[in-house]
Amino acid sequence: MKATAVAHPNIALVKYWGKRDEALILPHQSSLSVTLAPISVTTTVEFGAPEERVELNGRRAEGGERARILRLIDEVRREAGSRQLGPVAVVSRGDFPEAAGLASSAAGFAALAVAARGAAGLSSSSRAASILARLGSGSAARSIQGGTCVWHRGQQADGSDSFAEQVFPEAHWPELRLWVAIVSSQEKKVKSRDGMRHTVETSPYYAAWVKDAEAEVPRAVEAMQRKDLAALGELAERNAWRMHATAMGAAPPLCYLLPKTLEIIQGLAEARESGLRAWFTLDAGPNPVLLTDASGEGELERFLRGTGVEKLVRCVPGGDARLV
Ligand code: 2P0
Repeated sequence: MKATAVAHPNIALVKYWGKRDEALILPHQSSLSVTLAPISVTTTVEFGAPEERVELNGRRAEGGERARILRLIDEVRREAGSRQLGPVAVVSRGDFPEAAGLASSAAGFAALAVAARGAAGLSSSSRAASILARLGSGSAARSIQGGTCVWHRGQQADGSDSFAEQVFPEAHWPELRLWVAIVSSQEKKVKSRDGMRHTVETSPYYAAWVKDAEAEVPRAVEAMQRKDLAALGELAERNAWRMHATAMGAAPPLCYLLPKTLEIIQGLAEARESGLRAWFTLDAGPNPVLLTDASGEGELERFLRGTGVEKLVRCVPGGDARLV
């Protein structure tokens, strides 16, 4: 009753920002993301362990972090029914800095969901794994499958139709490149979970955000289908701006950008006028992720090195979360 799984993080090009159900982690709108390789999280789950233990990156998980992990394990115990699985040992390790703003929680909960289902002998259904991963962290629902995934918001109150599904495998557009520009590796002051709740509760722009983001998902799928980098890049940029504008409209306002963030994204717009084919997206933090393809990568790297960022992480579309 032991299994190990590997999962990659993902970057949303149409963001998830706000829950309609806090307990079940059900979003107000659908979102779309690309799974990122080579960075990953590896998680081992063992049922019937000598004692209940949760270890993350070499240290014992405590408090809320441990509770979120055990909640997911409890869900697996419930699904396993009358079979007694016994105490659990969870050991998880990521190969990228948590502070990179790359939401290690997405890869972490995806790897946990796949490993826990495997260790308990449950089916390898990606829909079930996505729903399970979602209970740990919303964005983790989108790290169960590789390539491009859409997390359908769903309609059901129990969350049974709120899961992510692959729309294109990683082989559809292997030339796609995503560079994470680390401007600051300090932990952000307002975590995504709190920031999105605050935005839902106080931003007058929130309803417009939901309507617009939902409508952007099929347009993003279409741009992906055509491998139209400019269309996808423009869409990703406006969606990121709209998410941040909604958050900035909250009371008190929420701003995740640092001066360096703005310097990079304004410099990028200027560099595009001289032919650079790259666009940005920005999660709930200061580190932009730059989107280009293999032919634009060299020029993008030169541009980024010129901005004096702390660190760069080069990514390509990644594969499914999988048992190893
Ligand atoms: C996303 N983010 O779509 C958005 C864009 C951040 C900005 O999903 O509360 O860690 O655990 O569901 O998934 C980060 O939030 O939040 C996130 P919870 P999560 O990738």
